Amino acid sequence: MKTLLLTGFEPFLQLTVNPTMKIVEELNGLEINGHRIVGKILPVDFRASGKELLQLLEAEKPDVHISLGLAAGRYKITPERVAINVQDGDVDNKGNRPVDEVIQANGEPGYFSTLPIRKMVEKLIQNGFPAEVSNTAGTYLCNNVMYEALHYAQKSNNKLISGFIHIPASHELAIAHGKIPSWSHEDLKNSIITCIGALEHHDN
Ligand code: PCA
Repeated sequence: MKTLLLTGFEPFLQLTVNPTMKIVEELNGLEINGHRIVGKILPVDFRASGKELLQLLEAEKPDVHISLGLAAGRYKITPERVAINVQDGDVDNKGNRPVDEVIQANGEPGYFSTLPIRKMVEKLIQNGFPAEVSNTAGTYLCNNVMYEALHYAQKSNNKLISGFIHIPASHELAIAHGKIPSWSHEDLKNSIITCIGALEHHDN
């Protein structure tokens, strides 16, 4: 049995619900495709989110790490291809608003996801879920935690398989927000189970 660290984020900006939280809470403790799921919620805080994720990676020593984030306005499930060494953009939940900052002074300009993103997209589509590879995770918290985990894996020569998946809004959030496309919670959750199903299977 392998260990999979699955993270979601708390709500942020004007988005009063973060559908990644409920998915992570419901999948926590389950065994899916030979992986025991350890589910955790990260804060939306440029100073703390990366550190908290690295502490979880050290404590849980997972074989696979997948962080989930809400991409309000996207229509599809989008496994991210790349994280870049930039933090910039909207204010976080603690009032931080970095402009054109690097995440890691000694880090590479970017790191590619080591998740099987193409296989995930193919499997999602086979199962009836609209999906495509995304070529940008932005420069907000989602890119930040994806970058931190891949940087950590490379620096520590860790065999960790790591990456990020953005999901659309849930119906619950779309009702509260008023102007964004949305999916049912069940479809969002099943699409993440489908992505985990695309990982290499391990029986022991
Ligand atoms: N989405 C944001 C941060 C938290 C979340 O769920 C992002 O795309 O950066």
